[in-house]
Amino acid sequence: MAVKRQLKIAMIAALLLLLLLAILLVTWVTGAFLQLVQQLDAQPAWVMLLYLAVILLLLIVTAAALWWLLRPSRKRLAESAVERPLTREELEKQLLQAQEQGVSTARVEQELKKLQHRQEAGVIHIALFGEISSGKSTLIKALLPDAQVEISARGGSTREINEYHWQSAAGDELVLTDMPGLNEAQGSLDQVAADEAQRSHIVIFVTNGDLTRTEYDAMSWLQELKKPLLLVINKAEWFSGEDLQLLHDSIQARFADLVVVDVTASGEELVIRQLPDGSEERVMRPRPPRVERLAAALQQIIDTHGLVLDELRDSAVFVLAQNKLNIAINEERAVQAEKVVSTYTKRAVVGAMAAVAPGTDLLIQGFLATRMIKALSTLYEVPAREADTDLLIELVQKHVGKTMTLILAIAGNGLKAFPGVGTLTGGLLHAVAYGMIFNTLGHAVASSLQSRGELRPLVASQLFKEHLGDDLEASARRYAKMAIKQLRD
Ligand SMILES: Nc1nc2c(ncn2[C@@H]2O[C@H](COP(=O)(O)OP(=O)(O)OP(=O)(O)O)[C@@H](O)[C@H]2O)c(=O)[nH]1
Ligand SMILES: [Mg+2]
Repeated sequence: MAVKRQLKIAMIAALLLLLLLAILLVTWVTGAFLQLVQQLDAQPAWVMLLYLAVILLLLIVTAAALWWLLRPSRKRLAESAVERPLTREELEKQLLQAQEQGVSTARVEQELKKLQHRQEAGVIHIALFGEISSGKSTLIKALLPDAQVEISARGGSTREINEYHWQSAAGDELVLTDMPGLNEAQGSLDQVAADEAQRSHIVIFVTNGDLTRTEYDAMSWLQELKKPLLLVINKAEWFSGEDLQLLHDSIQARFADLVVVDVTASGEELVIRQLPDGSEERVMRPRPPRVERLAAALQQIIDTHGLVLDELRDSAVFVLAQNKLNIAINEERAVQAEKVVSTYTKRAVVGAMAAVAPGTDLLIQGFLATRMIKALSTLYEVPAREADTDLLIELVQKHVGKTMTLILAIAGNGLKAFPGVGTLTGGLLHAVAYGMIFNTLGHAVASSLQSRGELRPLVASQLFKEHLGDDLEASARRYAKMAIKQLRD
């Protein structure tokens, strides 16, 4: 306690001292300034002008230095660009660039065409998203009693996207999209549903209670789309009023500002009927749906978001199209990478056979490996630093050194499949071995460049080690054939 008090007193004393120093400084500066003004006054006008010019120059230099120090860094600018929604112009630029590189962009163009159709139709699209059997189709049936919707107690009853036109009470033209549930058996339809969620204006997420891990992840992803999202707890009749309130609270605690409504889309209820003879009859009868809250919440979203609904939808579709473009670019790169790998593998085979003295093949291969890594890096638009390339080759050579005897043995076996080659010369054996090594190295580099977006020597060499053993026999036969053809040519 005493220490704290002493510290306080010391701080007050320091403050007072600082204050005193500040007063002294101000008085001194004012005095000096006034003296200067007096002296300058006595001088000819050009001295005063020169003096002012020097002061101005100093101010400009200080401002420039401050700007240079405090300007936003390139990294920060790039980060803020990531935050900005993707525009049509940016996407079209990327699309054009990809087309120039020979990427087939049909799927991206189809996505943009679909968007254009929807923009022209001017209808509000609402997608129902949720796990299988949560009652998405039943909800549509409740909102649109005449709709022919597939409903089944068995999960996975909806296998494709179905659209139902609906006019809201306020007269808005809506399209309700019934989608396959998440986690259906094959899991292949999840992407279909996710794509459609991106294309719609509003997403209704249908759940049956507290969110499962998958539902939570899906909800987090949907929130990132930044479009109106509505969470519907269906089959609400399963819960007491108190439990329902707890459910609302727990969901809202995880997703702030989320609109949550509970509904009953269908179901059966037990009815006890009094018969004239005094006895009771217990029958199950369909429960009337209770979905008014959903209709009201939807109307409110439409009324409050109005004009921005289109904008939000458009930017989500641009992101969807960009993802499709990236997939197409990667597919095209994979094709090109395959060509690069096979070209260099062939050169390695030829190089090993042409080696004039023992060991020269190693030199040729080091040179070729560098060239192949550079070519792959250029393809993936990743700068290949010399140090990384050298380290990767060193790591690979080390591993090859340890396993060469085995690789040569397998190469020898591969050559035996072609009788009549005569004695297995060292050049031929090495040629087959290098074919196998280059093929594996090329694929390891390409796959690490694609997944990491940069050349990581450790990752690539690890991949090389893991895959060198894959399918060695077939690989040996393939390069034996190539080497023999080379020999005969
Ligand atoms: N108790 C009760 N059952 C419901 C309710 N809504 C739907 N169901 C039942 O839930 C089951 C699944 O309903 P569907 O509408 O087919 O569910 P879905 O989400 O479309 O399912 P998938 O298309 O397979 O993804 C059916 O047996 C429905 O009768 C409800 O509010 N209460
Ligand atoms: Mg369904």
